[in-house]
Amino acid sequence: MKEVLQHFAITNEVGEAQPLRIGFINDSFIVPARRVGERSYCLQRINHRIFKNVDGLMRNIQLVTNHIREKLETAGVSDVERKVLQLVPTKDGKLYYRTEGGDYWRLYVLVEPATSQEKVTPKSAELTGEAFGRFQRQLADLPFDALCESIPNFHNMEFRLQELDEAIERAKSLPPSNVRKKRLEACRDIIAEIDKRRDEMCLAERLFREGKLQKHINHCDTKVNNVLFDEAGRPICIVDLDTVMPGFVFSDFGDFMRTAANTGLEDDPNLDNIHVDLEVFEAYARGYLKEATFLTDLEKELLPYGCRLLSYMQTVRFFTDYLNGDTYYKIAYPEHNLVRTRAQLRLVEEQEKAEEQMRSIIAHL
Ligand code: GN1
Ligand code: MG
Repeated sequence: MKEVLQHFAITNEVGEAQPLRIGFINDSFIVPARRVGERSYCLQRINHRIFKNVDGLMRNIQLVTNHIREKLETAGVSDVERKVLQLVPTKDGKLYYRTEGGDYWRLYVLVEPATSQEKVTPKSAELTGEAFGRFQRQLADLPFDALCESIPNFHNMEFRLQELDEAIERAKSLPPSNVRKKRLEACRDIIAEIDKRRDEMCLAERLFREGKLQKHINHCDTKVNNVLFDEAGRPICIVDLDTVMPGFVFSDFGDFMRTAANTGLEDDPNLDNIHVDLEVFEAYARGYLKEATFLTDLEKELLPYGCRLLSYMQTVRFFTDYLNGDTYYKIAYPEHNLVRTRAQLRLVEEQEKAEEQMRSIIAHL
């Protein structure tokens, strides 16, 4: 780790890197300052099996963080260093360092003091809605194609279903003793539930092709734990910018609701815990709509749909990974991806039941 760090343009003395167990994709480490009051850092190994275009991804992050920083500075906002992530370049001016073994490393200034949460309250949800609404608005003047898709087709539902179909075909062709084949056989009920909703869930792609829906720059992983909160419990900074890319606005709205407006956990083994938390839904929507002033009527109308869509997409993604033999998401136990799949599918069903209520809340706001 020391070897890696010495390639970055750090000016203060730092201590040993310590692993930070967060996220399913990259490996993160805290690099603490030696002296109080100096900068600490967050060092990350980018998972280049998943993010194949590291150059494009890092350019996206630089573009977005610079754009937001400029806006904050122009507006005379205080404490800008904690409000937007800041990359530390390498000594030769690059955005990442590539080791001889082919690993990619990048370094951020650590945002501190700050905490992250797995659950929000209605109060913190409203403030977080404002934060993500502002994030989208700050980026709304960038042409959507100024950024690349750091993972091609990342939130494209048609593509995700195609990946699932391929996983099913591959599992089918395996011998009966193969664990993936057994998984497939045991999960016919899940496939039927997914199939029932295919058409409906590909609506956004159809509307886009028909020229009725546009793309904006989105965060594309608006989970609660990708927001840092300050000492007073206010969101200060949005992190995990790897997936910032063009997409539909309700990707971000829906992904937040998927994780926060759920009374259960993303991987709750007890499906009875899972319901839509309408109080959190309303609070987040209120904050979001206050800031997201650029939305069209159609985009507003589709917000409740976006919630279902993102839970459905996550169901498909977890299930695909399960059938592929758990190659994408880090798992904590063998059937983890199946438990995640069932929990997300239950959330879809709960969101379907709550659709009318969600619509009337949005209309009211
Ligand atoms: C992944 O690593 P993490 O937790 O930030 C995933 C998201 C999923 C999420 C599911 C690049 O995010 O898309 O929604 O897990 N990120 C990537 O919790 O695939
Ligand atoms: Mg994350």
